[in-house]
Amino acid sequence: MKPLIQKVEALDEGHFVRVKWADGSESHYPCVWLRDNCQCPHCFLRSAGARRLLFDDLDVNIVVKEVTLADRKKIFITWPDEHSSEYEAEWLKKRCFSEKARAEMREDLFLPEHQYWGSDLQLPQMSFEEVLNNDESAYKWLCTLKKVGIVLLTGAAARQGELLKLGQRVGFLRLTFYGPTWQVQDKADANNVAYTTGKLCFHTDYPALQHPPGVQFLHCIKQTDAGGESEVVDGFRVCDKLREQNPQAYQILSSTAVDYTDVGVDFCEFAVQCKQRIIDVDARGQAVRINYNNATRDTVFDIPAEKVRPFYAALKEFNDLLNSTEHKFTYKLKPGDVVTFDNWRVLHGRQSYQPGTEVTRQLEGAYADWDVVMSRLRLLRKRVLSRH
Ligand code: OGA
Ligand code: NM2
Ligand code: ZN
Ligand code: ZN
Repeated sequence: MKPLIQKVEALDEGHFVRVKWADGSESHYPCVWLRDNCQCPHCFLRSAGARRLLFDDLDVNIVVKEVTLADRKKIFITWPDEHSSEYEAEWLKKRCFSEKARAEMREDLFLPEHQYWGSDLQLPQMSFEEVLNNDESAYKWLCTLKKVGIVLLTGAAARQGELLKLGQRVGFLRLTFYGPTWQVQDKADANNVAYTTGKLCFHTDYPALQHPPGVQFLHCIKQTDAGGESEVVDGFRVCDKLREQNPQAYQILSSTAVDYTDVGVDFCEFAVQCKQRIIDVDARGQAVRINYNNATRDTVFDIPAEKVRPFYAALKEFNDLLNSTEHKFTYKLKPGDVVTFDNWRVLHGRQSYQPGTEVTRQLEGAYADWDVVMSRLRLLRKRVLSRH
């Protein structure tokens, strides 16, 4: 149902416009914002969906000269310099500044809701082929990936190249120094601990990069009989728990800049260095990204000596919580499985397995950025919803 306007008037000496809606509710729009967002072809480039108006040319103290209502569906504003603007009711309603309207828009744009899990996780599973071929399945895949943080896709072929298809499905993969996709298997003179048969403790991939990959895909091509099990844990849930149980440890991990390093050669030569807080938080102190790989944490540690032991104590608290049976979920990938997960939220690990003369276990891995994945999610939603 399209919103209708009952009445419109200027308030506060022309600094605000009040819109009274047909349902009796009201919205207040600051005039500087209205002028800034004039939709006329002079001020807005329709083809790009972008503002043409230069900030230099915006009077931040502007007031309306006149505001009128047309047909209950549109308002017209004349500005002091005689420039005129028109705004559709529906357009205005979506951009209402009330707490509730903004929360709805935020929800719509970013899907910020998280569903926490622990050892009781019901690992969401979908068909790899369906996700590739059916828009509704792909939409569901990405919504679940955002909300739960992990989805297992089953039924891919047990050979290299399947992740390129998944990359095409979202848009494109994230290239790193390990190549467009990479083979997790035991390698001589391994350039990364992942390329050995050793156990990998809970980690997020690539905190050595300033912008670590948001999403990770691991495709099982070959699985060993004994060992090689996978483990995952909901990092955001564990962070909440740590904050509650040990605020001091949380404070240390969310404020200490840890040095990460990755030096070697793979796709090309690299010498990567980065400082990351292990728990990145938003303005309210909520975890928004975990940056933790014990293997690439640098020997260089750029903090005062007296802060070192308290840091280790805090990290131990976090590590213990990650590993508690209440929090971690264990499973074993089978050839043809592709696990897709939020690398900013979910920490993953694997059990060790026996080395052999030939490769007994092989995963192909790849990364994607959340910007790309969320973009695809929004496009799929538009397509799927417009069909119903
Ligand atoms: C990795 C990794 C998991 C596995 O390569 O970073 O976490 O099961 N691999 O081998
Ligand atoms: N690999 C799997 O942070 C890391 O080094 C994670 C990355 C080698 C691409 C491993
Ligand atoms: Zn204009
Ligand atoms: Zn990893």
